[in-house]
Amino acid sequence: MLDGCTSWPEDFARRYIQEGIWEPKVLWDPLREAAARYPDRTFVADGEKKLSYGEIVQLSERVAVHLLECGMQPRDIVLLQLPNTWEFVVMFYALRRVGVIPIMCLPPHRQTELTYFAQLTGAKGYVFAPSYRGFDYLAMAREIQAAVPSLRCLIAAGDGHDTGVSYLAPCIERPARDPQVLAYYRTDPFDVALFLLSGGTTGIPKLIPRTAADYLYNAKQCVRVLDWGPDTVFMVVIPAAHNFPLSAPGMIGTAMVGGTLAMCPSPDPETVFQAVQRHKGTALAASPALLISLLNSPHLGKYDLSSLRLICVGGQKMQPELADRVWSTWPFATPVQVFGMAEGLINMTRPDDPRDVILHTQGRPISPADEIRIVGDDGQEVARGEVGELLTRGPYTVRGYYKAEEHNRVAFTPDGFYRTGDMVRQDSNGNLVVEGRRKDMINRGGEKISAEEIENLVLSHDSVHMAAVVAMPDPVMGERSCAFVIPRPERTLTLDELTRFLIDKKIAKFKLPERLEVVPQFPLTSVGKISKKDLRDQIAAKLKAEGKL
Ligand code: OOB
Repeated sequence: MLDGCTSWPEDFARRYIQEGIWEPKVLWDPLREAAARYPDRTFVADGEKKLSYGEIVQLSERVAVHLLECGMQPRDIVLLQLPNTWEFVVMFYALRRVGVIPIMCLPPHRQTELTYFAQLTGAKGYVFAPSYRGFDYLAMAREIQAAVPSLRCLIAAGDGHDTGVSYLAPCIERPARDPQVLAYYRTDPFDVALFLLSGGTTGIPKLIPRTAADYLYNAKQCVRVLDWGPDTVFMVVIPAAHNFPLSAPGMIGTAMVGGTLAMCPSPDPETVFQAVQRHKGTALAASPALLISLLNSPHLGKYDLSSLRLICVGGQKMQPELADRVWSTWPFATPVQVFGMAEGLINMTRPDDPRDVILHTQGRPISPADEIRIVGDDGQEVARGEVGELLTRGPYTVRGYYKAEEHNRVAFTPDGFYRTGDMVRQDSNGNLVVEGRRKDMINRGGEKISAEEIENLVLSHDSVHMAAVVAMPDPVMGERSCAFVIPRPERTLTLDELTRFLIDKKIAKFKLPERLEVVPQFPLTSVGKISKKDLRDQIAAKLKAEGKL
């Protein structure tokens, strides 16, 4: 495996291969096979535009040749940051066609995060949309490039004439000069194929290396559980770079069954409803927060959504009341609870599970090869039904973060189980129920925020003596983040000042605290650490008293 990544031990790898779990296939293969079988079937629908399997292969190969012309080599790493458009699909497959490894960045990521990823990996390229939602990504690209000498290639979606930037439009309009060159490129199924981003519990975001064999298995098991087929039309609404819409079963799974991806440029309810109606979407992947915004939308009744069969919900816990509301609003569709993580393990309720299981549990692992343990503080397994931390190991759960040896020693057990930080219990049928978490992060509508990452930035403000960032409950987002600050003597701080200060730090906006509590001191635990539990209780009580819950 690529330097900086942890391989599965040889005996595990051998077993996964012998049992046919890991197949010698690469991410390009399902696309290629589908294109050979039904070249004219639509793979990607994006607004008016429809691209068949044959066309996606052709366009991806043109871009792949262009990548080689730009000097890209197999195992080079690039930042991939595109909105949910057909270009995302073409770029992703183009990179994989020649073995270039994308880092799956989200559109809200900004210079600080991207520069860090690029420096850590020695990334050679950055693929972006020049402007999206009013933000100038081209200007940011130049700044990142100035800070990271390895970043030679800037590749932008669309068309334009900027020095040092190669645009996608011209290179897909003309046939590649030398398409035969691609015949020499065949990547290793057991090496890293892409990097996902971890929600993160430490000050520094982590990169998660996923191999083709593990990722294909991930998607294949999800396809099997949900019984996807060629008539599946999957709605890509949450950012496509998330693991959920990418391979649970997502884009990769759609390609496996010869289905269609319907790209939705925005999670705005009316845009989503229009897209479902237009493309006759059959499956949707959503966070509970997104679902609430859809259900609360005044446009809800105006569109025909009766093509929907599966509403997959994950990223944060779905309350039974919400699942119930989904069911009664769209009786033709079945809700599926998806409790997954970019590190690997995916749990799902099954579409034919009893209603009670679908309403009240987060499902069970998608593979019989997933190993799970639920342990107490002493590291020993708890009795069935008791709450403990979920640990997991398996054929698609990574054995380590990229170049993070020290953190890996804490995040994984010596025998290779990943400590999820999620507190769960398991019912008598093996279904998991998420009861809380012990990791220090905020889950804002499914987007994860590392408390430590933001605390470090808040602490660098002149007026701040001490800082603690905690989750506060929110009826729509589930959680939002609240910063508690003890100011330096004679200083004060307002939320506006803090927000401006953090925006200047060039980080994703969803990470900004949405409330500031200036306090004289923090509650402490019995061992003298800041008691975040008390802070969470404090802010929850205050919100309640203010009538905001
Ligand atoms: C998905 O992946 P990540 O990596 O953004 O976040 C993983 C974490 C989990 O450890 C858990 O804390 C939380 O998100 N989570 C849930 C949940 N799904 C994820 N907590 C409660 N209930 C759920 N259903 O979020 C992700 C990856 C693949 C598929 C779906 C979600």
